[in-house]
Amino acid sequence: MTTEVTGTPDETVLEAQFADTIGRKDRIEPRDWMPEKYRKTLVRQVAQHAHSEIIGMQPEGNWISRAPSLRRKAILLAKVQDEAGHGLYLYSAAETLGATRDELTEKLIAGKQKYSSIFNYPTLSYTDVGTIGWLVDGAAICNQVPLCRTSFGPYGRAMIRICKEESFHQRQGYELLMTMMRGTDEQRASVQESVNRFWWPSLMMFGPPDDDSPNTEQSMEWGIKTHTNDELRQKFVDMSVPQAEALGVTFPDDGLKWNEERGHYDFSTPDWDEFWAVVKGNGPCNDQRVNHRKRAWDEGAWVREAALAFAENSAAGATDDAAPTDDTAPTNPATTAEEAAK
Ligand code: BYC
Repeated sequence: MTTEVTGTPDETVLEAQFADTIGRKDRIEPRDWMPEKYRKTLVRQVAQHAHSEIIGMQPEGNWISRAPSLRRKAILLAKVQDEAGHGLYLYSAAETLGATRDELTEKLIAGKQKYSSIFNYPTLSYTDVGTIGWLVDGAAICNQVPLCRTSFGPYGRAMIRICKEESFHQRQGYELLMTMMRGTDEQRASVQESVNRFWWPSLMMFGPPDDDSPNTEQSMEWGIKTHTNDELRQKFVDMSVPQAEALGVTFPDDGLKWNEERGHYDFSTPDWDEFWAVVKGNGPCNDQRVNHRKRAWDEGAWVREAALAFAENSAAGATDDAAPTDDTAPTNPATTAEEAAK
């Protein structure tokens, strides 16, 4: 299915082809015709996802200079760098839909686009690095593995790589907490305290309950989402309880118990008023996160300008140059051998 057809294709034919592609669970690619609302929904979700990765570097990045050992520091640096990479894959996916990274970042800074509520909570101790890895990245994996099969090609392909890295993130968090649980009473208490703070916000990451989720139905029809918010939240609870037992911690929910009939854990209702307050900008760290992002964006302006000027100059230089001859072929034997091997 391509828009590059001669003549003016009938919109109803294009719509039927689009529906057919979705029905076959095939991918929609950037040059394919798509309904404007589908494109807008994707830009909204992919931008929000990209912003979450970039803003999500802050709570943990805050601890890089205070890591308790060289090993922990190397792990945390790698993780935070991965998150920057995830943001870039996702901004690139949004770019294929016609939304530039500059435009999206400006919207984020102006408060016109969202990012995940979870990053508006503070990280009060190094233990939180472990808890974020275990619970926040664990929730992210639950949400993102199904997104590998989302209907828009560039988004789904970005998610495949992101999920591989997220699973390392989750394991490093669990391993950090497990190490602490084998340590002193004080360390065990710190893990439990951190888990108590992050449990409910992690459940809120999946979004509002299905009854209160205006976008789910249409996004499911279009194959952008393949599971509802509540389905994924339940999956996360079911997955996390045995992990908590193995770790030796509890979740702060008296209503958490196995339901034989349903084959799932029952759990209490998260505080949705708190969720909406955080989403609307009134969480503990909203201002701090957005201001920090704005400062980094402003301070990086000269780098973007310099890179652009360099690219323009190089392009102008390349046009002026004579067509390359064999003399201009790479002479570095390593490069030549590598190319020959391809
Ligand atoms: N926080 O109709 P709904 C990470 C908004 S990064 C804030 O259910 P939808 C990581 C929602 O946008 C993880 N806002 O929406 C990084 C909508 O408002 P708008 C980020 C939320 O889109 C670093 C309204 O509420 N993951 O893993 O169908 C370190 C109604 O919601 C939230 C993604 O972004 C929220 N939690 O479903 C560690 C995954 N939830 O936009 C880890 C991709 C909802 O209409 N996104 N809202 O103004 C998704 O899967 C979906 O967008 C959501 C929401 C499930 C989040």
